Amino acid sequence: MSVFEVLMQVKAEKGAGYFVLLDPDRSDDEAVVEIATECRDAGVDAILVGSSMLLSVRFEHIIALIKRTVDLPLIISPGGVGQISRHADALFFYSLISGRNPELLIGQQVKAAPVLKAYNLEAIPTGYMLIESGNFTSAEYISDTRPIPRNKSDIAKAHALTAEYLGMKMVYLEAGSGARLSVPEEMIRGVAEYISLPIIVGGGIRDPEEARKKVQAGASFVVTGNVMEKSKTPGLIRRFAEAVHG
Ligand code: 1GP
Repeated sequence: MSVFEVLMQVKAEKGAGYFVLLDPDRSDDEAVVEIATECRDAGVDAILVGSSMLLSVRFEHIIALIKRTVDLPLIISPGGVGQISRHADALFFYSLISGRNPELLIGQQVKAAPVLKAYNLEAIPTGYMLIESGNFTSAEYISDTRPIPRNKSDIAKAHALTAEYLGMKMVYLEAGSGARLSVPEEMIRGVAEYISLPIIVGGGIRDPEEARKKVQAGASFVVTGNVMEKSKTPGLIRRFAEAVHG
């Protein structure tokens, strides 16, 4: 079964899936092993690894470490062509469709595609949409694109439908890591009612209740990153997983 098929099975059986994102720059080995183990025990559906800008050279090492530690789907959430590893199970093959930067719409993808094929790494074509989040995020700065205004659901819907008509398999509504405000439920609901692709929602989600609201609005998958690295609250990952799975 492909990773995409596994994700669709999660959605069908649990209603929605929960992903934890690990940023190689922000986690030392001990923390990675601890979080990955907790993810497995808490019922997380996949671990994502990636960053909008990678400062360290630990990417490959972290992927291999997670793979050795747990048997969960390991999906790369790449910020660029430098973030590919043959040890991962799949890679979200993003195109930053909310922006008009050709390098992130098609340039990086053309450089990455032959590498993915050589590694036999599953690519999951995903329309990546940055949504205004109340602060200037790394994703905005590094991508040199402007996010979709958070009160303009119609613009988000048009972009998401374009992803569907272009043949992508998922869309990602992304407020950006550490966003002050997460993607509004009204926008998620509008997009979910308008398209038939599964929707990933992430960025700035800080508590399980907020994650649940994203699912109730129509998110098929919820991503958290920062909150795991910053909060050492015992059982937090499990509470997120339970909230997403309902
Ligand atoms: C970023 O959506 C993810 O790509 C996670 O964001 O770190 O704010 O949870 P946070």
